Parts: sequence; structure tokens; C-alpha cells
Amino acid sequence: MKKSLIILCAFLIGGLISNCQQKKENLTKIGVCAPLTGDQAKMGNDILNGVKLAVEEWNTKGGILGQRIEIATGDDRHDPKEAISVAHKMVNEGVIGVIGHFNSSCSIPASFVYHDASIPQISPASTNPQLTSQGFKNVFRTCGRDDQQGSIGAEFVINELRKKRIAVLHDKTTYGQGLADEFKKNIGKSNRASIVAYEGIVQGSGDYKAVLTKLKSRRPEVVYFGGVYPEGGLLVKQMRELGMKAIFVSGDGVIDPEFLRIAGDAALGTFLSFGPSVKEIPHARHFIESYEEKYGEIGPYSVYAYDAANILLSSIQSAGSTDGEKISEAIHNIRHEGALGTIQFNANGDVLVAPYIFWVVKKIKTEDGKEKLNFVPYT
Ligand code: ABU
Repeated sequence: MKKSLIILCAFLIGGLISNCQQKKENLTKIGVCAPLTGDQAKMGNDILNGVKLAVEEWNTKGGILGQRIEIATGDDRHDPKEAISVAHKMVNEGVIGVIGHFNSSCSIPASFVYHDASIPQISPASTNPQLTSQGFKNVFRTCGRDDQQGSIGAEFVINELRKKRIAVLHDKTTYGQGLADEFKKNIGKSNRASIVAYEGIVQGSGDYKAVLTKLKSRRPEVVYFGGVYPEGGLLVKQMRELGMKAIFVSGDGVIDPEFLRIAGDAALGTFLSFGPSVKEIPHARHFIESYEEKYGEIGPYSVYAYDAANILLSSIQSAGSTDGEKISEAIHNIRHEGALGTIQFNANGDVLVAPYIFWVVKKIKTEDGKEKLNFVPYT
């Protein structure tokens, strides 16, 4: 009796294991890596939601290569060391492609891990030029680059704002300092404006009044900041508290509703470079309706993540394989008609077209007659 009970248990456990394995074999995993907790979690979760939407749509249509698609998440907390651990976790979990990371300081070190494992990596948001300058055939991005962004920033300050005394601040990260340096380099090419201060701040320190007081003494007309919205919001708020009237100009890392929440009315008149409004892109209608219905307000990089996920999945489909090298080759050859319009990649993995415009913070009237701060395309 005891012996037959043991045999029955072994049979049941064996069956369960085999069933689990079978289920796993019927799954294709893709990774999403970004800061999913902490002060940049808003951007990370915008990216995750963009990928989730694409995956849900593919699964509704039957998945990929006859398998259901599952997302493996990696929270790098915008820490480069954590990003490397997360990348190894992705490899161990058997993902066949990664959408991520958000921060250039995470995407770049993680790219070595994905490269060694031949896993395609598409960042929706990492704009530092180095990411696609390493000769890695498996690395791509759907966003633009900071050499473009720094150059149009300088052009805007000189020719549109017509300001001459420029202070530059950065957050000492790969993205923030890289963008600030590109901007500074391009200001330096002109004889119509000069850099009156160049300083680094510490991410997360919260109190920037000492460095801002130093800047104030140089009487800048513009403060250009390379960094992300938690610090951007505090900087402009503290500038106004110190009575600084200089125009605050920054890039794509700052353009998030969280910046407006942190800065409040101090954000008024701030200029930020980013891509054109997704609401103006005819191809984006389906994305906008589906995203808003499922996840609410669209984040700045949600659509870049949605297109990145669709590019990865379409490339797996066209490669007819989960082999990383074959998928990367398919991504290089793709002409993707996505929510952002047509996306194709050059040999380095950069998009062929990445338009930038400037946005300004204004108060707009809401449907219920109230006023709220918002980003408006600058014309
Ligand atoms: N490009 C905006 C911030 C993300 C990064 O490149 O670090």
C-alpha cells in the first residue's frame, strides 16, 4: 500500500514537472529593463507599459512562432552596477531580446552582457552617442542622440532665444554630462554666446542652492541642464526661490509630468527638447487609443518602447528563429511602419530619422475650465 502511494506521488510530481516544462517551452520571453522603482520609476513604467501593450496585441493575434510571449522585467533603479546584474538575470532567464534600458549609464554597461550573449537590445530612450558607437551589431535605439540634441539646443538658445550668457549644469551621469558637453561644444562654435559657468551636481542630493548661488553670481541669461526630471524640477524651483530669472533649458530627460509636479509654477517658460507630439503623428492613433484605455496618460517614452517591442517581435517573426544573430540581422533590415512613423536603422543601430523640436511649459485650460501646467510645442 505504502509502496503504491509512493509510486503514485512520483507519477503525479513527474507529470507536474513535465507540464511546467512544456508550458515553459511554449513561451517566448522578452526582457524589459529600466528603473521600475525609485525616483525615475515613472519613466521606467511608461516604458514597461509600452512594451506590455505591444505584447498583449501580439498574444491576442496568437503570439510569435506559435508561442505565447512573456515579459521578464529587470529593475535597474538607474544604477549602472544594478544594470549589469539585471542584464545577467535576463541572460539566465533566457530572454531572446531586451527593450531597455532607460538610462544611457545603464544601457551602455549592460550592452556588453547582451553582446556577449548575442541578445538583441533596443533602447527606447538612451540618447548618449556611445551606445551605438561600440561596433555591437545587436544594439539599437528607437530614440535620437545627444549630439543632435546638444546641437539643436545651442542653435535654439543662440538664434531663437537670442541669449548670450549661458550657464551649463549637469548631473555627472553619462547622459547628463554628455548632453551638457554637446551643448557647450556647440555654443563654443558660435561667437554670439559664451559659457559663464559649467558645474556638476550630485543626483539625489536635493539641495542645489549652493551651486545655484555660484551660478547666480555669473548673471546667466540661460541655465542649460543635462539631466533627468527629479533634479530638473528641483533646480528650476530653487532657481526661482533664489530670485534667478534665467531661462531654464533642458533635454528629453526632463520632459515628464513629474517635472511639472516637482517644480510647480517655477516650471513656467522652461524649454525642453524632445520629439514631436505623438498626438500629431497620423500612424499613432491606434497606439494612443489603446494605451490610454489600458494605462492612462501616455508617458514621453511609452511610444518609443511600443515601437521597439514591435520591431523586436516583427524581427523574430521574419527571422523565423529565436537565434539572436538572426534576429539582429532582421532588425538591421527592417522597415517598420510603427506609431512613430517609418523606422529603419543604420549600420550602427541608430534610427535613420529622429526629429527634435522644442517644447515650452505653459498654463493651459482644461475641459472643466481649470488651469494646469503642460508642455506645448514651441512654434
Ligand atoms: N535620454 C533621456 C534620459 C535617458 C538617458 O539617455 O540616460
